[in-house]
Amino acid sequence: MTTTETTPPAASTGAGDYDAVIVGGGFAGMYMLHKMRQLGFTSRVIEAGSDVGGTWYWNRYPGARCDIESLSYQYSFDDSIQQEWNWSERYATQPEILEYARFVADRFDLRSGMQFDTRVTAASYDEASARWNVDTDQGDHYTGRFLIAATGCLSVPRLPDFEGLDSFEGDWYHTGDWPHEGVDFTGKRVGVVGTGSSGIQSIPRIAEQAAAVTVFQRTPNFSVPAHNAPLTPEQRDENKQVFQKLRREAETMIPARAGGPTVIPKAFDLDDDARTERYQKMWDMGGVMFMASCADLLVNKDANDTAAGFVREKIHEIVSDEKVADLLSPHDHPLGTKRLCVDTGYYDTYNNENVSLVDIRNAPIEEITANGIRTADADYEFDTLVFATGFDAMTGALLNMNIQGRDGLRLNDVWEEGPRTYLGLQVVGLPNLFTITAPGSPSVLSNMLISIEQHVDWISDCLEYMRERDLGTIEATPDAQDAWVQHVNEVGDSTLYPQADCWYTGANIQGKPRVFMPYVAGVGPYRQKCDEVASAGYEGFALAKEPAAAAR
Ligand code: N01
Repeated sequence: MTTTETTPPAASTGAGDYDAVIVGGGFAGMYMLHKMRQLGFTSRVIEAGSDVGGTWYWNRYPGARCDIESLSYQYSFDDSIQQEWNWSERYATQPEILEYARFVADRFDLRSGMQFDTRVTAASYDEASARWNVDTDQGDHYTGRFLIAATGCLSVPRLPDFEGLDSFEGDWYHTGDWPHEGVDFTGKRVGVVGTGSSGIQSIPRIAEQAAAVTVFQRTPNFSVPAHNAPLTPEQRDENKQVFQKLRREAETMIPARAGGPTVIPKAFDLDDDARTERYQKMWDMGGVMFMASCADLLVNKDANDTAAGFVREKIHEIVSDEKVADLLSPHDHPLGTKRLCVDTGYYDTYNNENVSLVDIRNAPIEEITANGIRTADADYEFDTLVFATGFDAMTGALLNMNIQGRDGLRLNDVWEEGPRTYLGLQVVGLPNLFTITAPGSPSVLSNMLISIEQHVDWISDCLEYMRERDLGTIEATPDAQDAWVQHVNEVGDSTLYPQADCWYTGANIQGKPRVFMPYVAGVGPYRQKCDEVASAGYEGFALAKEPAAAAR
């Protein structure tokens, strides 16, 4: 592998030949580019948006925030970033996170290595040259020894195939592809479809403006309060001192359910009063850490029932209309097996006269009409519709790229029955393609910044290892991939996670194969496995010299 003899990029598009073509300019692609530059590899990022930020570039709906605390949701690879950046709130808003991404892009001059407003339309591996050929919707052609998919897990918004949507005479929006200029709901009658995190965050904000909001709910979700607040200068300063230490601890964390922190009790270690007191304490603290109330909430259904019951009681305490509270109370999945939502005023908003809830589980949406929504038992009129209907998660962006590996092997065929990877980093038959935070890695069940940095570092180390040994190709072996997939499934099946119908399993999309995609053992054990694989000379991967035709 050479790093010096690359075709100079064309001035206008950056199209050309690189050590690595990186797809996606979100947090993963940004750090990957930086790392490639640091190591002296040539690379180019291709990004569909007009700027950096990935998911935070697109998801501009009102109320959009991170559900990981901002003091943790930041890069650690260069300490000066966190030393200089000051988060304003416990949970940062989308505009502030996007500003942070821009700050990092400016700091490391990342935009000069990125091709914006450009979408990859095809990527195929040419065995003779041991290169990936990458085509874009701008008609550009890139080649790269490595193709690195930093395409994100929630980057393909999904609009259900509602009949009649074209006939709707008002405006409609998807939360995952929100207009940059924002939407003014003042005086509008708004229909919102979907009550996942995006719906739960946006509904209270929309209701503050709109004349009336009608929420169409198919499945209620569990939500816990964020208890968001401004960060004080003291909190920020203290975090700057301890951030790197805390991050190193978080990177090796073993979940309590898998024998991690023993200070966390199991649910039935506590008597009823003590358990309720603990749930109340965690509820008052706010955020997804509610799931750490007891160590066994995600492995013991009886334990889970106690926490789920606590949240249902809270919903009934907050929502004054009992029928509405009943409708908002989830019963079809264990608490936390769908991504736990974190809200500001979600349940309270149903006490407002301008907000109403429609159950579409029993009376589904039949069609969108010129004036609104028709369900099995009523017609509703709206000026504006908001679809908070989620994403083709985890696999959607990868499958949209028309990836073809050796001998024309199509990723879409290989994954026809669900994604299969080795460590979430590679797929058999697709040499020199790396995926960042793909199925088979902790990814969406972790702080994404931790998982992104770990994958980028691991891939970078691997590329250096190959360069030092003059190796040209790396590919997961079938045995290693089979064993990993089996392990991921076994660990997943030892928890309650697979019991929920949601995007973790592909169940949110009709016809998508049902596979529990993330690796649930935790970032600590996962990192250890990846490090062991690397230390053993990339065990489970086949590494080879460049084909003669490709050597330069
Ligand atoms: O999407 P979702 P989301 N008819 O798939 C409903 C992350 N995120 O965008 O459950 C009627 O969770 C669907 O109903 P059902 C976070 O990880 C993070 O809200 O399928 N309804 C559901 O209610 C999150 O988990 C933040 O029955 C239909 C909703 O639409 C992930 O993104 C903020 C329907 C979709 O919920 C996805 O969240 C926002 C149909 N045909 C998002 N199809 C942070 O805070 C779908 N629905 C970081």
